Formats: sequence, C-alpha cells, structure tokens
Amino acid sequence: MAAFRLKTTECRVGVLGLYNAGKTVFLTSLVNHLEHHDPDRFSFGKAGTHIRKFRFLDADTDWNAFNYAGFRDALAHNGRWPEKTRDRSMVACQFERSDWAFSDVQLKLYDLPGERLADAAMIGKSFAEWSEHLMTLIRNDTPYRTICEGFLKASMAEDATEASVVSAYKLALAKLILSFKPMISPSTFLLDISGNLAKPSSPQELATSRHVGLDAHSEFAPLTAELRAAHPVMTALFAARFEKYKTELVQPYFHTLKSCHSLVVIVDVMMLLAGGVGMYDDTRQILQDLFRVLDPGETGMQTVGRHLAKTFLPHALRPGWINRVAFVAPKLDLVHPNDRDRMVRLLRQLVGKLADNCDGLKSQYFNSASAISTKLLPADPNERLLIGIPYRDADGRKIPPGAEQRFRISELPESWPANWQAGMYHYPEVYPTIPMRKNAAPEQKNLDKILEFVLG
Ligand SMILES: Nc1nc2c(ncn2[C@@H]2O[C@H](COP(=O)(O)OP(=O)(O)O)[C@@H](O)[C@H]2O)c(=O)[nH]1
Ligand SMILES: [Mg+2]
Repeated sequence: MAAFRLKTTECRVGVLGLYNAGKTVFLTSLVNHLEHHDPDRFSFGKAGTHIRKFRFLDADTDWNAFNYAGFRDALAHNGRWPEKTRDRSMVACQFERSDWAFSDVQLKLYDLPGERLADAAMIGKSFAEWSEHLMTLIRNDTPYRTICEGFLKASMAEDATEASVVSAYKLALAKLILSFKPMISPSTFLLDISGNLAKPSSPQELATSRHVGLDAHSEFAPLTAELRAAHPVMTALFAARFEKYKTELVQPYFHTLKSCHSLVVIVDVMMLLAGGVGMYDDTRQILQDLFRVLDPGETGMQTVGRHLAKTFLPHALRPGWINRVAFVAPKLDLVHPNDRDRMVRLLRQLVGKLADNCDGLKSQYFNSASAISTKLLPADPNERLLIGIPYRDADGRKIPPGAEQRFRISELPESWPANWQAGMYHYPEVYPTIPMRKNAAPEQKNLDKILEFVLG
C-alpha cells in the first residue's frame, strides 16, 4: 500500500433510466457496497482489490445530496421511499482502491429523474421544430393519435385560443400518463420543478392540477404549422415560454449529463415486455432523442487529450465528455436463472445500434440485480417459479409486506417479438430484500462489474 497518493482521478457518472427502472435502488446498493466494501461480495479491479478510506464529499452546487441513508433505511424496513425533495440529486465520494497505487478515486454519481428524458428532443430545436417533432410522432402512431384525438381536433379548430390548445394538450398528456406512455413533454406535467410527481387520478383532475411549463403562468403546447401561421401572437408567446423552459430546466440537466465521463443507462426489459410493444417503441424513441443530444463518443484527438489531461492536469480541470456507456438490464432476480442471458441479448437488440453509431464510444451490456430479492424453488429448479414477498395485489395495487409467496413468471423470449400486447408477459414485483444491519450491503449481481467498466 502506498503511503501517499500523488493524484486524484475523478469519474463523473450519469445514471439514467425511465421512471421505475431501478436507479434509486442501484445507487443505494452501490454506495452501500463502496462504503462497507467486502471484496468477497463486490469484486472489481485486480483480484482481491479492496477499498479503504471511503468518505462522502459534499454535493456540487445546485445539487441535492442523494438521500442514501433514507433510501437504505426504507429498503431495509420495507418502508416508503423518502419524498423527492427536488428533481435531481447526486452522491459524491472519495476512496482508495488497493490496485491503484498512486491515485485516489473521486466518484460522482448523478441521479437524474427519468421523466426529464422526454424533454431531450427540445435541445437544439426551435419551438417550431419541437412542435413538428411531437406532432409527427402523435400523427403517425396509432395509439398516440387515438389518445390525443381531442388535442388534434382542438388544434384544427378555427377559433383555437391559447387556453383551448393548452387545456386540450393537458388532457391528452393526462391520458398518455394513464396509458403508461412515457413521452410526456414538457415533463413538468409529470414531475414539477419542486419534484412533485403527478398522482394517479382522473384525466380531468390531472389536467387541472398540473402544468405544461415552468409554472401556471408559463404554459405552452406544441402547435401545428397551420396554427403557427394563423396565430402569430400565440406562437410568439409559446416560443418565448419554450425557450425559457429549455434554458432554465432542460439545458442544465443535459449539460451535466454531457460533462459526465460515463453513463449507466438502465433499461428494464421485463417492464417493456409486460407493457406491450408501444412501451418498447416509446423507450427506443426516447433513447434515440437522448443519444442525438448527448452525442457520446470521442475523436482520436480527444482520446489523446483525455490521456494527457489524466496524467498532467489536476482533476478539477480535466475535460469531460462521455466515452463509456454501460447499458444495464436490471432486476435479474425477477426472471428465471435459465433466462438471464436472454436479458442481455434483448438489451443489445434494443440499444446496440445506438451505441454502434457513435464513433469512439466504449459500450458494454450487463444484466444486473441491485438487491437480489427472490429465491428459486429447490424442488423444481427448471419450473418458472420464484419465491418472494409480493409488492402488489392481483389488481396492481401496492400492498403491505406479508409472507413470502411463490409466483409464476413468463419465459423471456429469445428476441423481441414482432408484436405483443400489454399483459402477455408477467414479472410480478417483489419487496426488495436488504439486510437490516447497515454495514451489510444487499446481495448484488454485476454492480461490481458495471463500476469497473465505468471507472475505465
Ligand atoms: N427484485 C428487484 N426489484 C428491484 C431491483 N431494483 C429495483 N427494484 C424495484 O424496482 C422498483 C423501482 O426502483 P427505483 O430504484 O425506485 O426506480 P427509479 O424510479 O428508477 O429510481 C422498486 O419497486 C424496486 O423495488 C432489484 O435489483 N431487484
Ligand atoms: Mg428514483
């Protein structure tokens, strides 16, 4: 062990995924393993590598500290998640790893709410271009067109007003939320700037209680080319509100992401199978918008620059751009062990092209579990039966933790079907299992390998 360390290597990692993909459990489990490291349960780097002198650092200005202690406590005691205080949080920590003789690691993990990903399409676009992007999506997709029928009608009305268009758009978004469609933009309708999430209620109630914009006085909706031509005043008003929204809310979010060295992109393949082909298509669209904006990868000169900077510059001055993406299919404990390799294959089929199209990007695909929470029936190891504590009743309502039960799960397909309905695949959620003892981290799979990859 070196007595002193010459430098600090900083690694900024953005953790991304749609709502409920498992970002919070991932971060909680990862930090728990780093803080109380046990090389037998979390093995990364050279064989036997261990972590010492772990300490938390302050969060960056404008960022909340990720409520690690609160989340861990909620997981261990099957409690409710602590309230989101604001819409973005981070963990910053520093530690030594025994296989790096001369450098400390400073790790910053950014937890960005999945709801904001739907706003990625705003970056680099004017209000008119963003409107066209959304209107094209709505018009050319049968489920979207059906759900948004009222909005499309309101957009064609000769006497359209600011109020009529905004309220029709809000009603359409409310129906999209209730149909589990993730393309909700402006995303403040789903998650406002104080971090309050829309609560399930009727479309009308949702439409009146939520805002499409920074607040009640800055609402905007996409406008068709005809409306833009016929209503220049309304168009100018919406365009100004759109620009303010983009500058104040969306750009800082994506600016942080772009300055990360690595991304962990969590895609819950079981949720996509359970949700139907529409959810698959929406997720792919959102990831495509995201990759267009982030444009990860690096040129040959940037690679040289990064290596030089790593050697010669203090960590605070090192340039940042995304050169590694770990794609992660989470919750592998919810599928049968015989199917777990298929999770990775499905993930690769879904996002492989995105990564392939980025020059100079290192990408890797993982299945993972942040907190293994199911067991196999020893008597029938090949039956697709698991044991766990059910999280919801047969109607999908959350229930308090009770006794362990066994439940049947669907076989994962070899590849994505050409078409499938919501409900054809079934992977019931279970209560996560985390030891009460705080220095015993959850049983994980591949979190260590993901960390090794993103640290480079
Ligand atoms: N069985 C199991 N469930 C998980 C795991 N990770 C997350 N979950 C469940 O997935 C749901 C969403 O997780 P969360 O971390 O809150 O998602 P977020 O919205 O992306 O932050 C929760 O109900 C968790 O219990 C895992 O490793 N195994
Ligand atoms: Mg979360």
